[in-house]
Amino acid sequence: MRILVNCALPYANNPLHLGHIAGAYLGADIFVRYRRLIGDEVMFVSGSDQYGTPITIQADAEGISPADLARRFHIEHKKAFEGLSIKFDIFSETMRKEHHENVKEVFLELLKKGYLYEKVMNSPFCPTCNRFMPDRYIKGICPHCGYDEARGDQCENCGKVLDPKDLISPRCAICGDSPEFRDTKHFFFRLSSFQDNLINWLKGKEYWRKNVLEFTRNFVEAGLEDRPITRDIEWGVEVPVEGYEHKKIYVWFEALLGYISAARIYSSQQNDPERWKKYWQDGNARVYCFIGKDNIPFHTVIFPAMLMALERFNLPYDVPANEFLNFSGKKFSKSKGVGFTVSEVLTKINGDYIRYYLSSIMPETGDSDFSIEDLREKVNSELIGKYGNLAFRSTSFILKNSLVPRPGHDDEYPAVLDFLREKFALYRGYLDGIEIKKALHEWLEVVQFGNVYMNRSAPWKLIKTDSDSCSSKLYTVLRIIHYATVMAYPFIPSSAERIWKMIGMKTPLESSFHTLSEEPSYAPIKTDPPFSPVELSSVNPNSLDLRVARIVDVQEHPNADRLYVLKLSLGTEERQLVAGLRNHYSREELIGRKIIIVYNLKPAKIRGMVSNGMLLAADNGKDVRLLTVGDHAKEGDRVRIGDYDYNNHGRIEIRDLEAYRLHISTIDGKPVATASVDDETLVLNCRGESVFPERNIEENSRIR
Ligand code: B3M
Ligand code: ZN
Repeated sequence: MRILVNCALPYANNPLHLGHIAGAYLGADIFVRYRRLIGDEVMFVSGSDQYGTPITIQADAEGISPADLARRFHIEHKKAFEGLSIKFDIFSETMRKEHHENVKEVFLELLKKGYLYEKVMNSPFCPTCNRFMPDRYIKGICPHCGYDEARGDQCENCGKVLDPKDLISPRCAICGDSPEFRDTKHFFFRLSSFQDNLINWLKGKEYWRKNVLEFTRNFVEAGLEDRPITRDIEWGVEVPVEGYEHKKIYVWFEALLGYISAARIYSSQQNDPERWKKYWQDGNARVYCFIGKDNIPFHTVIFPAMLMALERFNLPYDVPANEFLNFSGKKFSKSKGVGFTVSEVLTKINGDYIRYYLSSIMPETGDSDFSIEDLREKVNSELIGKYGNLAFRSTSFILKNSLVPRPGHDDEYPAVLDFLREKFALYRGYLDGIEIKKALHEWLEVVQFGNVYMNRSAPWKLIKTDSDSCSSKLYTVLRIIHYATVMAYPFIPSSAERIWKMIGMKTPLESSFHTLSEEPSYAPIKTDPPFSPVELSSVNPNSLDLRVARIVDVQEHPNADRLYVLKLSLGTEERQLVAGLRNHYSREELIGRKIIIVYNLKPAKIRGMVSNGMLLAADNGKDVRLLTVGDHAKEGDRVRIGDYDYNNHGRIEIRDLEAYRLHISTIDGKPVATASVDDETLVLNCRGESVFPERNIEENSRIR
């Protein structure tokens, strides 16, 4: 079969988190490896989503161009995927000129066919920021569920797609001002005219995941409205029509076409420029889109409608959207900074271990929870304790006793083979239906069975009485490992390779399915134990770069009566920071004071003034007390949380701080600054001494 696997294009404005990996990418990679294993012809496509306001806002804050930012994260994303052995045929970029050409071609074709039309819109314009506000930067109360942080494009809480005008009490997410609505002309896509076609198409989709199908049906049946597909922004793909020089194509409209652009680019790179058509336009091929659940309507409604309008394209065969991965009960999210980024975890834990654990808790039918303890437990006991250990002890025994494993003297062998075939058939059924967790469970049963079989056969006894029978029992064990290794390959490719070599297999593992029924002669080779265990607390959770700074200048903020603009010295550099201290400290009280700042906070503009970092102060709702340190701490010094140094996480956002629950605790009768990390209370410290509030404030006061 010919299969095209598309995987959501991650925005190039933030590092990838494990939540994303569990949400879309790992499942896709496992599926692709499996389909290739059984002999299918697969193209595997993704890339960076480099346009849209998230990119420009972040670039503005860092003072660099959107293109530079998008390039930087593209390179980071690539590295993260490599570290996890997620191997796309192409990981493209929407900044590529081929993509621009493809998008403009599609735009003009849809225009010619009458699926696009112009209309004047009344759009939110922020008078303070002096620009039209992108939908997602308007916040307000969701009219459907009442969630008060709903974005103008979609409510994160109930998942409904929104228009900024739907929001109750809208506000600008950048400056908090309430927007005006002004007229502006845009192109609209006639989504409404696809309602019947979509309803019919969905009738054949009973095999989709229940959550995806139900969500989509409700979405379509609620009635589809035409959608604007151009925007008043500078950063994006040009609109190929006169008069639209200052507008761009809406990022979602263009990013979805990115799947097609990437397949085209890859085909050209392979010197087979028409090859993509075999996937996108040959009715026998299947197109899959692996995505997270927040992207469902774009992939099951808007994209299919666009493809219907283009007429000659295959529609998605399946859109296996996962639910969310939680981290200590909160949604793993790169924008909220909850959980670990891929690069953080990869410095501590082998990529296959992460793959294994995430597969075992993949949020396929409901949200699931990630925990380092659980990871360690599962990897150590299952992957290492059962699989690695079985391979190691059986091959070592064979080598030590110079045995040649041979079939023929084990009565149970046929029954074992039946068991293996049956397990393999179940495993295939699950993977065909993209049920990753269940497939992995079948693998685990095979491995467990292998251990039981080895113990029951007790070759260490048998060798003394019947060496033929001993060699055959070990042959059966190797046969079990052989099956287990083929089954393990999609999940933990490098580890499976290692075991494959250990049992002496010479053929390539990734295409070993068709030789599974043949009986090879196994010639184990001598190796060290294949895996090393995961150590406790192998992940450093401290993503806060806290530093000591001295206030060198204090000015009143020109546009806000509660704010000061501070100049700070950090030894080798100076920084400007905006702080709401005017009701609590006079200028004189501040100048010269040593404070603690969050150094790696994303810079932001606060009422028009750049604030680079944030100072820490305890707050009981009434009084505010700056945190400080003893005399020997110098400007620029790093502050640790317990024994954790800063883990080089990179930039964070204000809300990321919440995860640390910073607060005042009393230790030895004195108030000190503490954080709660993994249910432990850890003291903030610098040069061996605790960080403390400059004047007393009661226990449990929050630090912010
Ligand atoms: N970039 C959203 C995300 O990264 C969006 C997906 C586009 S897929 C065409 O989650
Ligand atoms: Zn604004």
